[in-house]
Amino acid sequence: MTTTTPPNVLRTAFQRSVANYWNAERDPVNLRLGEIDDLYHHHYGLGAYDPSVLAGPEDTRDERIIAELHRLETAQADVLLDHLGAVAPADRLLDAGSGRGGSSIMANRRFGCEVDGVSISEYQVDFANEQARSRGVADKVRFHFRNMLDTGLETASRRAVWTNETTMYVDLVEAFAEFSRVLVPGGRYVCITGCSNDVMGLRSKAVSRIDEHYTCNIHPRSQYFKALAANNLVPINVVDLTADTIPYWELRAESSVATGIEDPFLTAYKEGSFHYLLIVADKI
Ligand code: GPP
Ligand code: MG
Repeated sequence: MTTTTPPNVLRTAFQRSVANYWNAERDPVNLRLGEIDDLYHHHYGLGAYDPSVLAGPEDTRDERIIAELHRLETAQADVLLDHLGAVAPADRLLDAGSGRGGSSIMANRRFGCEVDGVSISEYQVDFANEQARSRGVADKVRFHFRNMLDTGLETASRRAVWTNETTMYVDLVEAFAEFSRVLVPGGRYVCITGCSNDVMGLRSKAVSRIDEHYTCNIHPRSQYFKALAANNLVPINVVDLTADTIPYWELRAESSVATGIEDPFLTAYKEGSFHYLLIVADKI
């Protein structure tokens, strides 16, 4: 990879507080799920859960729920990858806000291509690189301590870029400018995000509680499309995944690894103040 090393990865007090959060994060809701098959996700799940996980023997109920939550989170990453379009082994991808690396590892496994992930958490970068090493794919999947607003990647070097629940940490116009810069013409950007519903006016209490919990800034739905249009990214597909993610939150609320943020998510989704959205756009 030809890159220049950006001098300041953490540029603002906000970015430093986000990095501190993720450098310190060791939550069982993420680690216990990841330990199941060494795919560590930092996003939520999609699809119906198997109701038998709640009905079986009491002493193994929690284990079954945790395995099922993990299956739904992996299914979510598969939905994201399904929308990347045709990716060849010679292509290169960018995972913007790569967390502990789960989505990047899955992309390499599916397409055989190179993936670069960037994160402003040095802990996450080290963790994810260790995952790539232990899986023997470190030559193709690399994680960097970089800011997604300034990745240092070559211009027009990426067939696709994705953000899996990370855009609530950045200014959308700045982020999409950088994604547009690194994409090849005709390259694809896929975003899964939680966004507030402009139709309901300003943010609801439940959405504010989610922001507070993660130190993030959830954007209104309208801002995504304005920022895409401003950066030569043309939507080809928009899917409201809200109904498909609610079962994940209902199951998570039943588990020992619930964190307390389950109720705000369920309230926000059900009152209509918040959507779980997939956006696919092509670079022109
Ligand atoms: C974290 O996933 C995801 C975010 C911080 C982004 C917020 C997402 C929205 C859709 C608003 P995680 O797996 O680290 O969270 P948790 O620890 O709660 O499982
Ligand atoms: Mg999680």
